[in-house]
Amino acid sequence: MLLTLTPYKQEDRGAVCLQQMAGVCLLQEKEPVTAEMAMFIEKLKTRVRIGVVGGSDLCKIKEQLGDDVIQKIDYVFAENGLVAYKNGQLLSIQSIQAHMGEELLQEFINFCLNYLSKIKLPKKRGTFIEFRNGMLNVSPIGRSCTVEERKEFYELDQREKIREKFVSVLKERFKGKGLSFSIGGQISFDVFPDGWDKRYCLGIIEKDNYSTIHFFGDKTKPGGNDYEIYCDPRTIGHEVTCPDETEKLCQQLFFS
Ligand code: M1P
Repeated sequence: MLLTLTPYKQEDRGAVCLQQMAGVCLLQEKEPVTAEMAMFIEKLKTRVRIGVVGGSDLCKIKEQLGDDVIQKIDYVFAENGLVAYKNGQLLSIQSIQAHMGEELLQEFINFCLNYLSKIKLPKKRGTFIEFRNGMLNVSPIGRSCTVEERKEFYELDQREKIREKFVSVLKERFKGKGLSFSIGGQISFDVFPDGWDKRYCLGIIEKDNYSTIHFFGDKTKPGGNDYEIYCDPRTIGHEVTCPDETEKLCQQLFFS
């Protein structure tokens, strides 16, 4: 996700715009940022303040936007903002284990491992549950799959709804336990406490008193990981499908 804050003048904090980073709004899935998009980000910075908000952890955001992403971009919200950086400095960090407690956490992990052990897929690799600071990321094929295997799984999942079915079982089994689920990428889904979706970063920005927030995302339908922030009354939501569309809209909004 990309967050841009306009105008750039310190004394006049006018508008904020949020765009998706790890999906297709600034980047193609799991591909590094293109030279063209990098130039576009630099151009935007002359007009607006910029940030990114993604479901991925900082490591994956760096893989896509570069090792110096926290220096280059005003706000970086990894894990939906549960790990937040501003002006190159760590601002805040959340802990899922402290929030959920070990009992529920283990019950959840054990249930997932059991469910996963019963699914037969054309391919399975490693790292089926990734433990992050503010969320768990669950992947039926396993996060250590190759880019090619990732694409294959995604196509299979589009047809067979493997993740959707898994999430609906989890929703039923853990009803009332305060857990939210979102399917944002290609091979996995995120699990986090209620309210710790992408709206979480808006609470952090609130302190900086921006009057308008624009959000650009592609997973804006119910169940997608952009849905809540896209619909939030604190943002002006824009649904986009590719980096070019994001660029075009930003051109219209900030350069015409
Ligand atoms: O930002 C979207 C998602 O990107 C990754 O998903 P996947 O590996 O399934 O394509 C993950 O980092 C996920 O947490 C994140 O929400």
